[in-house]
Amino acid sequence: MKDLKSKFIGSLIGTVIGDSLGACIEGFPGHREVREISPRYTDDTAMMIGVAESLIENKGFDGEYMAKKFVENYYTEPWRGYGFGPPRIFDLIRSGVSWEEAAKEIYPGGSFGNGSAMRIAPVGIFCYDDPVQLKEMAYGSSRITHCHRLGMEGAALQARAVALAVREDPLFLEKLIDFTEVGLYKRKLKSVKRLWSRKEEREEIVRELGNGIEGFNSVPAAIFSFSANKSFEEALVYAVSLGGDTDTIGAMTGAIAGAYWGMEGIPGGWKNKLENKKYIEELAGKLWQIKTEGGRED
Ligand code: RVK
Ligand code: MG
Ligand code: MG
Repeated sequence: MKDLKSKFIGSLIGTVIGDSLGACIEGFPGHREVREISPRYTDDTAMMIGVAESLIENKGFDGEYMAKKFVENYYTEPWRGYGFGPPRIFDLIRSGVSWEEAAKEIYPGGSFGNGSAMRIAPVGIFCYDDPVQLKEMAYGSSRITHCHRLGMEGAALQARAVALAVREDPLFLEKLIDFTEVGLYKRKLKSVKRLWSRKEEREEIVRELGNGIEGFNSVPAAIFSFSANKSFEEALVYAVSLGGDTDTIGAMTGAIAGAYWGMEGIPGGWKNKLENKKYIEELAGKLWQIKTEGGRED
C-alpha cells in the first residue's frame, strides 16, 4: 500500500481539485473535457474544510460542534455557491433553532441533495479502517443538513468509497454493494462493472447512473468515474466530462482517487495551483496524526 499520510492528503486535495475543475463548467450543457482548474473552489471544499476542522478539534465527531463550524464558515464566506437548503438551515440555527431540528424544516423528510456526500472525505480517511464507526459518523455529519435517508446513505457510501480507496481494496465495488442498505444505490452500483466498457457513451452512463444534484444521481457517477479509469488525472477529467453537477461529481471522484493514488499520483500542474492548498494539506496531516497516534490499525 502507498504511504498513508500521502493518501490522507491526496483525498482532501483531490476534493479541491475535482471541485475547482468542475466549477469551470458547472451548469454548462453537454459533455466537455476540461483540464484547467478554476482559481476558486466552491461550497464542496468549504464544507469539507468544516468537517475536517471539526473532527480535528474534537479528535472525533461532535454534531453540535460540526454544525457550529458549518455556520461559522458559511457566514465568513457565503459567496462560495452553496446549494439551496444549507444556508436556510444555517439561518435557522443562528436564530436559535436546535442543530438537531433545523434540517427537518426545509424539505419534507429532509434533503437528499449531494451536499453531505460532497464534503465527506475527512470522515472516509479518518474511519478508513472501521466501517461501523464510518457509517455512524457519516450519518451523524449528514444529518446536520441532509437528514433524508437517501442523503445520509449517499454520504456514507461516498465515505466508504474513500476508505476502501485508502486501503486499495481489490474488492472495492463488491464491498460497496454489500455496505449500502438502500436498494436504489445497490442497483446503480451493480451496473457499474458492466458499464466500464461503455464509458465513452456518456449519455448512456448518465441515463443509468445520473449526473444530478441528488446524492443518488451523483455518488454512483463518482464511484464509476474512479473505478473506470486508470489514473487520478483520467478519472477527474472523465468525471467532469459527464456534465450535470460537475464540481460535485469532480470533488467526490477526486476524494476517492486522491485516497487511492496519494499525492504522488496527482499531477503537479493541478496540485500546485490550488486555493488554500497549504491549509488543506495541514488539515489532512492533522487527521493523519490523530489517527495514527490514537486510532487502531488493522
Ligand atoms: C449549487 C425534493 C429535493 C429534496 C427533497 C433537491 C452546490 C432540491 C454544490 C435541492 C452541490 C437540491 C449542491 C440540493 C449541493 C433535495 N425533495 N427535492 N426532499 N432534497 N432536493 O438544497 O447542499 O451547487 O432540488 O439540500 O445538497 O456544488 O435544491 O443542497 O452541487 O436537491 O449545491 O439539495 O446542494 P440541498 P445541497
Ligand atoms: Mg459547489
Ligand atoms: Mg455542485
